[in-house]
Amino acid sequence: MNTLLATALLCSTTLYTSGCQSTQPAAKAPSTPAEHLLDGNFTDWATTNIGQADGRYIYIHFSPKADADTPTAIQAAPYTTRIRIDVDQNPRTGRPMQWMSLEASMQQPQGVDLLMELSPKNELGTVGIGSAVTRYSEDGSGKSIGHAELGFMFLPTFGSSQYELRIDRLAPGASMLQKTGMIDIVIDQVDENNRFLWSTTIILDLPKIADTIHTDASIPTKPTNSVRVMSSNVLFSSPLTEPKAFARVLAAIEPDVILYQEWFKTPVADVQSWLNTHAGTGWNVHMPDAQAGVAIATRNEIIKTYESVIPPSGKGRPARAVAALIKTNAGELLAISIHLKCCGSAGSDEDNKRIKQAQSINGFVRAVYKEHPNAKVVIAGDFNLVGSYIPMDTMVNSLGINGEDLSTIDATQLGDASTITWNNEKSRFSPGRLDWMLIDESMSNAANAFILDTRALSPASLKAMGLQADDSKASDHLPIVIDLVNAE
Ligand SMILES: [Ca+2]
Ligand SMILES: [Ca+2]
Repeated sequence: MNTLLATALLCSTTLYTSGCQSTQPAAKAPSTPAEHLLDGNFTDWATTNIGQADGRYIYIHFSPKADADTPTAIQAAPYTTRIRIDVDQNPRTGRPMQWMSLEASMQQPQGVDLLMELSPKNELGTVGIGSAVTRYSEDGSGKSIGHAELGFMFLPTFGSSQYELRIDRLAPGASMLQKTGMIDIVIDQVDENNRFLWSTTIILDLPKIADTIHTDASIPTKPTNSVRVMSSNVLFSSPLTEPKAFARVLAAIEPDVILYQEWFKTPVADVQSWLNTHAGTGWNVHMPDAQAGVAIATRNEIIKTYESVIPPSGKGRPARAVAALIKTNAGELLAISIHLKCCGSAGSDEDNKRIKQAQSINGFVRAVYKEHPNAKVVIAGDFNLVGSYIPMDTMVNSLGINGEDLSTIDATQLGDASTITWNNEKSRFSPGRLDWMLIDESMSNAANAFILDTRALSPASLKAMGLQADDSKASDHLPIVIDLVNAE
């Protein structure tokens, strides 16, 4: 039986799956991009449990069976989510795996040639965290490769009832996806005892492969009467060891105000001196505690500073939030740089800590905003949203000057249709959206909003901006930049 027919039969019964759907073949021409924005929003999808491919990427949108009112982030879940690709639609090549559930009366093994697992089982046989990617040879022997080898990423990073993922057909380890024609994809979730919880089947028609992995882009021009705000997590004071990469990025972006995280264990005088050495002169830095690593840097006039707006992050660990009121071409700016508690999962101690920190910051901003009702507010930094979305809901809650919630800024990467802000190629965690920027849209709008990852850009674009291809590897986080202007 050919696989298409098998799938059709499987999908004709309700026994097997909650989401068994195949998809329309994608357009053949590689010049027709699929036009999906990898942002963790799903308005770009007509339905769910569906995929699409273009000359560069494979995109999939899926909705696993919801496991709770507060869904679990799938890289820190008590079950494994698997994306199984049978590249040649041949059960005799790759690793044989059951098509759907063990209970299925018709068991069609799938010869899986590429396997991506989220919360994979560890060596002890219990469910772990992060991701694992395995490429199988024809004889079924497997080789572990990293997510970067496939350009594999998905959003959102927090627990959700739906996800969208992307695989880069031009990534270094993705050669088997450069073929044209049909591939079978099964996404399923299994618990620690290999009990099937959910699955869906997607068939995709891969169009001709594109011939370039880099795109042209340029940094937007700063409008008049705007203030350019950049948020940047510098990976444990890495500007000290990689000064040139950070200096090139600053020269290209030309921020007026920088909201920093992770200038860990560097005295404020050294941060200020680093900027004045590598990024022009006249920088002032507000950084009350070098242990906290959060700082605000600007060449504009700082009108007032605030500190310790949130409770300590743990025993002996200082609060990681700092605020300053700054005079800018767009009026007074109340800038807040934050770094919420790392790690954990939905409902974990870490997630509860993030929620408490967000409550404190919300209360602080509410009080300061009342003193400066004409100020524009920006809260930005490393939110570490790897558990629930509750910390964000708590943070934005009715903080606008007219009582509305603050708005999240959907900055996208220059030259790449994604909102990824964190990418550590060597980490077990696949790239994510950890960094966020919030504004009060009753007071201000973002005329431009972008994320910079030099790895995505063409040599000509990099040269025009004075950047080098690996500059973004100097930190695991990418800078987010907005040009803030008066609300219309
Ligand atoms: Ca999307
Ligand atoms: Ca196969």
